[in-house]
Amino acid sequence: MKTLWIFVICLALITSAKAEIRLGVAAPLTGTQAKIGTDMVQGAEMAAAEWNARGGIRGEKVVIVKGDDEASPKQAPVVARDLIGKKVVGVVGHFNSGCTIPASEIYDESQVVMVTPASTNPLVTDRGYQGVFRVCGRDDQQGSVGAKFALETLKAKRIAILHDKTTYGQGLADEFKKYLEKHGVKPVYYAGVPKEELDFRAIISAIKQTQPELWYFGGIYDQGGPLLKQAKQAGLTAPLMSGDGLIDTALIQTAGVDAEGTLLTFGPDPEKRPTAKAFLDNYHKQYGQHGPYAIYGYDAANIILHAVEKSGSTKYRDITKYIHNTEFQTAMGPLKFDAKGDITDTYYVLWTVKDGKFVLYDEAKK
Ligand code: ABU
Repeated sequence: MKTLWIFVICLALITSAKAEIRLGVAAPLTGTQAKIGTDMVQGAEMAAAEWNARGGIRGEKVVIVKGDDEASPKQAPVVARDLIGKKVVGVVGHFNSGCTIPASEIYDESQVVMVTPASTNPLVTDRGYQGVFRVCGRDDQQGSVGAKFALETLKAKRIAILHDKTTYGQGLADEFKKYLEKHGVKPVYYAGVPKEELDFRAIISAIKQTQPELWYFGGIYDQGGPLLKQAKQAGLTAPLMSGDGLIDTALIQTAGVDAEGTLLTFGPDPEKRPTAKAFLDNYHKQYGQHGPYAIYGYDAANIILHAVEKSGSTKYRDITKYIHNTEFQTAMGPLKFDAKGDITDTYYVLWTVKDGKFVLYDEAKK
């Protein structure tokens, strides 16, 4: 009789447990890049909340499962395995290319789709994994856009290059350098600095001695802020150019007025996109001002969730096939993927810091 009761209770528990669609979000959630990771999570959480307000997917609630990769290439595969163990249908992430690349090998082995909102190193998609996508551009594109601007608009000839020795930072700096050299300009300085370093005095002194008209940094805002401050203290007056790793308000909070005039490449301004209006209005109501990667986290989440709904399946093969064959109407606009998982219509634009804000370079010049 006792056994029968245990059986009945277990059966009741199993049948009352509602099925849910779990979506992983992997990003740096602690440490100096926690701000940008939190923006990505909030974007994905907003997407999940909207799906749930519409009744979920086939009546199942969408639940976000977070993983903190600590911006560490060693921790990223640990997070990937943890999310896979938690039976996620897909993963939004990671932020750092140096995390996305090793983690994507685990997702591929386990047949879990991933869409990164931010990882721009070419190798993310160049390895040919069918279930690896990104909603941002690539560093061979943004490195060229930055270098072309340096040569043609700024007319710079003496250019110094520094990078943070990471997959992203060095990769981007090398793409920038490649374009310069192809156009006959040899950098006056090229070096790397470890990603954890915050004392740049010796490096800045060496850069200053080369008398650059422009200096370029391949790296992230957590080093960019102190770098800008220390450069101004040392009297390095040439403007700094960088890529999409620098675009966060934390850079301006750290560097203050020393960030003014900094140049960087990033995607188009969502504030100018009618498709982004609903996202921005809702995000501002819920979380306050958006960080630059929140909308990319939102779009990446929606792409996976749409694929789960429209393919009628949670299977890797069905989800990837749907993503490869669909034009998505995202907050950033219509978006399609090529065979490698890169977006087909990408363009980088120049941004700068003016009056304590990131603004489009063309607007700052008006
Ligand atoms: N692309 C912005 C920084 C993230 C990364 O690719 O490592």
